[in-house]
Amino acid sequence: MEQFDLVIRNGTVATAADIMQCDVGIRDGKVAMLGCDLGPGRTEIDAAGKLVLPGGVDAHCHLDQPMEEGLRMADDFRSGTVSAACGGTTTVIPFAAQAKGQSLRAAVDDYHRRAAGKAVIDYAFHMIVSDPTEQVLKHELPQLVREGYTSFKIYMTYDDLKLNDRQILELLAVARREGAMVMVHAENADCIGWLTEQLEQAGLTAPKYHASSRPMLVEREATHRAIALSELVDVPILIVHVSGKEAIEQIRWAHGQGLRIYAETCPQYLVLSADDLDQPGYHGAKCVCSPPPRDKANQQYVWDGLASGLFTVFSSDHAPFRYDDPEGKKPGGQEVPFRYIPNGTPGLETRLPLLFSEGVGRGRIDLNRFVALTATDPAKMYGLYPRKGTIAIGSDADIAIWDPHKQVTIRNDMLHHDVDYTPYEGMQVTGWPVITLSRGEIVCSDGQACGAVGRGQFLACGLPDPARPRKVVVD
Ligand code: DUC
Ligand code: ZN
Ligand code: ZN
Repeated sequence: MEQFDLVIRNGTVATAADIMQCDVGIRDGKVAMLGCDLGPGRTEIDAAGKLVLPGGVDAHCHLDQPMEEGLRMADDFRSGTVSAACGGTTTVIPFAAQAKGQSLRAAVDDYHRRAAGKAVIDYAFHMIVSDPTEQVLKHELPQLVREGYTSFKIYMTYDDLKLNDRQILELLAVARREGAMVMVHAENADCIGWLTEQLEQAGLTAPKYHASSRPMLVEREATHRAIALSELVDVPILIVHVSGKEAIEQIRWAHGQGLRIYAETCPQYLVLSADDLDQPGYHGAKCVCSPPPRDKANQQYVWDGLASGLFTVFSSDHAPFRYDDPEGKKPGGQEVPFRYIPNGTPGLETRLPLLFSEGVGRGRIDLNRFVALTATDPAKMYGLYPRKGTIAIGSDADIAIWDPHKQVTIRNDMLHHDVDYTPYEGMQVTGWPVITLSRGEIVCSDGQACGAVGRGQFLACGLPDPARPRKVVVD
């Protein structure tokens, strides 16, 4: 019997479906065997008292995305993937963003150059389509989908990114033909623009007014419109970063109609609230993101949606801007009116511990659902399953070994991102990943990053699960 490269012994293995007391034998970077009393490995890890879970798939994060003049994302593919790995994530899917006037192909090529030689875990790309020219719709997008870029995000707000309904319909039609997944940022741009002007005229420009400029109805209306457009074209979509009740009600209504509307939410909508934008001085800028965090009642709605299956995907929406930085939350070194604060919160490394502690630890979701939301279902949604997102024979040995009892007080200085703050500073969590394996190699151990920079591989995605033929083909 051939020896394993690595055996993880005595742990509790959990997938989206099962919980098993078994060993995991790993050979050539893949799971080779699951069973009791497996033969020897060249290396062995004793996981007694630990959980052995699929490494997380963070299917919505922003790394080294080109920004407008004067702004810069703090994390590139090195710091971002190191941080992800130390938080138990083994696959990231950031965005190759098309600027207006740029070809989509050029955006993808540029993003490959940014990623090359830097990642410590595997990565795929979504695209952001901001300029759906005829060339993009007829040639570039279909070809890129066939090459493994099988999902793209569209925006209903932000002046440099937003699309009108006609453009959205054209893109949805391409997605339907090619089997791609469309992720929708659903907020009504004109409502936000009008409200922002009203607030500015009244002199209300502190960070907390960011939340006033984007009340829930702004998200509710756009969510409903996105659902209607998807219904018209008869193609599934995924609404990203859903923040609370009114958007959830639209999605629940769509499900009642039998429409294939998928939904994602993020940690900031579970544990932050609009009050966090109202910190003394300018500190509320740290929590400026869109949609904004809401209130306790909305947090509860999001928890209910996670438990009930309304949400399919739980992502970080890591958007890293340093606080005390003229290229970050203080553009040009100034404390600026909220409209100029770059949107986004960091969260690659804290995504899984927060959901584990607040969700599994407090009995709001069970362990299988935790795995489904954070690894298996995002892998299916974006065409990476079963290579990623599960522990099964033949899958990549992307595994996070968790100490479910480890008590951690989150401090920014223990995190591995290049952001100078975390919105979760001082929060106590129970449960943390203590070893992270990517294709069978240890990339983080007890908070020490140890993966070789550049070892991460680009993943061409298959078609998203909702678009795949239902028949199993055996050859
Ligand atoms: N909102 C986005 O749409 N993207 C990045 C971060 C944010 O807050
Ligand atoms: Zn967005
Ligand atoms: Zn985002």
